[in-house]
Amino acid sequence: MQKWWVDTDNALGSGKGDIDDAFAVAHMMSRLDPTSVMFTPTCGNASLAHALTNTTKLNQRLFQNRHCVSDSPDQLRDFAKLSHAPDGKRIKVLALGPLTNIAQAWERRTLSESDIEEISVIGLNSATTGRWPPFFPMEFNITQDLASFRRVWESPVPLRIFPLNTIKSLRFAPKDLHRMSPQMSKIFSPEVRRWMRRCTLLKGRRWFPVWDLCAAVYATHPHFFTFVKSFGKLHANGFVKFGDVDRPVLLLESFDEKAVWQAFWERFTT
Ligand SMILES: [Ca+2]
Repeated sequence: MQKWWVDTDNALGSGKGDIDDAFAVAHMMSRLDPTSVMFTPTCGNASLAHALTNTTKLNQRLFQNRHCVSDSPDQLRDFAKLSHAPDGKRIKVLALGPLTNIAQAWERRTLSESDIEEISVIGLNSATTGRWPPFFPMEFNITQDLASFRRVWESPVPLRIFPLNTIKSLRFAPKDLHRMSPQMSKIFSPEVRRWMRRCTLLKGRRWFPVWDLCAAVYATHPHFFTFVKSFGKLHANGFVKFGDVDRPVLLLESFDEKAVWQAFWERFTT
């Protein structure tokens, strides 16, 4: 059985910050056996403390506390060790925020590079004329902790990149509020409405991209996604130019939006 380490800066419950992580976390919790996944908090869209509280609450209120949500390095170490047995499969990482925890796990020897089979990274842009992240192209997870991203980038661990220009087409629209089950709606609706108000104010539209959900559905339904083998070169300011040689990456080219949403709603609609 494949094991997943989900590292999240979940801001659903914080009163500020992007709430896309919560959709991804809920999807993973609804689809994976509790023995095959571990959730850790990271600082990004939410503080470390908030990311832990928000993810713990989601686990309690929607999943009867079935899953392991923890910031304990010892628990992560145990999870990684167990993941080698009995089928010898290493863990895959779903990095929903800045890559701080992965770099720290290697630095502190909680995990080694060889414990990890691949890392899904949400960020970067495969079609832009901009060279100045985080503003152009828009960027967050990479530049928020560039040192950690560089550590991961320079490692031999395979990287699966979900570039923002490709995944931005996965959108949550006001009509989707009515699709939520009552239980989900109780937890999500107030925060979804908060994020919609912000989108209206800043961008003049209510829908918002659910970036992280895209990578979460890849974990459970990989056949909806098409990747190409590419290369990327990391520049000093965090800009990655694809096509230039620095290291190989797997780059998301396209995905079936309708199928991705369907896979999500199967577990959460009335
Ligand atoms: Ca995130």
